[in-house]
Amino acid sequence: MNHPLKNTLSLMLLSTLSLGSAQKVASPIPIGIAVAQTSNASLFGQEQVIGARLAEKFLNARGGVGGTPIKLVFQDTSGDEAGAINAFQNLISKDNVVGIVGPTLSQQAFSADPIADRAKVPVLGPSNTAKGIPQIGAYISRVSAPVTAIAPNALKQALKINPKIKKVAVLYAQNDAFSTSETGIFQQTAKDLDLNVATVQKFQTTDNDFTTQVTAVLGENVDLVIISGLANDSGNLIKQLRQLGYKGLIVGGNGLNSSSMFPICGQYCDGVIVAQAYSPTQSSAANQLFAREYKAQYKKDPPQFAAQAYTGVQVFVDALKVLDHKKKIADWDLSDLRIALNKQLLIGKYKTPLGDLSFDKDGDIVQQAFYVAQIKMKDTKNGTFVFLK
Ligand code: VAL
Repeated sequence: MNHPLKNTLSLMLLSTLSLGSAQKVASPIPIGIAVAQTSNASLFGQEQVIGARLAEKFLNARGGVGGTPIKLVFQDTSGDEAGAINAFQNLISKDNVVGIVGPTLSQQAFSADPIADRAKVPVLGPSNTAKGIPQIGAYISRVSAPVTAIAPNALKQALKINPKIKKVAVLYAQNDAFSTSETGIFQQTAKDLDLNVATVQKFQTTDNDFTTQVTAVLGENVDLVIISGLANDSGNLIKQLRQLGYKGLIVGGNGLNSSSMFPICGQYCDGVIVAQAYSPTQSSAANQLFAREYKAQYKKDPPQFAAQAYTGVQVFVDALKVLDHKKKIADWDLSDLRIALNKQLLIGKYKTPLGDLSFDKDGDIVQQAFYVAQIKMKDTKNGTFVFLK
């Protein structure tokens, strides 16, 4: 049937559709922050909120994007997949952000990132270190160096401290994507270094009692224990290992890279070796500024999760500045800008608190330097990461 009304109707439909997509970019420019502000993962997320806020304040004080300020829009992801998906959907469809820094956990990224990827909204993972994150899609990149780049450094440092290490025990959270990814690298590196992996023990990130695993480890008489988990579980595991008599070295993974877990293992955190993607002493001008501002406000050195979240916001702003030179951001169509922003951020070079960085073709961070620190506890709650040479 070729009724004239049919053409009118389809024209109306077409114009509604194109009106829908002709959304302009809001001013101030909204950037989404989807991190774990609640749940156990908030031990990392709270540091990320601080880092992102510092970036917002600092970058806006220096003119934002060609005179237009940015505005961070926070959506709490909590610690699970559903929370991350919900936060991403809100940021994409309700808050109309230009891009998203988040989520906190790799476990969440594997569920939420595909949603942003399909909507063509650029995502910068601020702390997702599992293998395969940037490969989720063309719109997914990260400023958090992967387990492959970080984890081996901690083992090499443990051998430097005690060259006699031969027998090791490995423990990991089997319900967490990052932990299973990281333990794979730890186990491979241990073999490459000619260490004997005497036992591999599994646990859950929700576990509180590790008696079974600790008993198995103690039975093997190992010189080194290697743990991949999140903060709460790993902190309790370390505490129980020490309470039940383990005396050797402990290497913790990225989930132990937060002073928020000091109150969990208390004095037993002392001596744990953790590799780092950030050092407060990193000599770049960008880091000196960031570290100074952080210290002035929080009276301690900035942690890795804060530095990475700051970097995520900065990368978006630096890339937006380049696009703003071509056409003022307020004049862009939102969907066009999101696509252009993703392209631009991947080809840029950035001077950040993590040092000079860029991205590879997949969107994985190309970063110059990594570090290893050892926890030094002052009392049962407070301590520091002491950077090792
Ligand atoms: N890096 C981990 C992850 O990718 C945690 C510690 C944030 O899930």
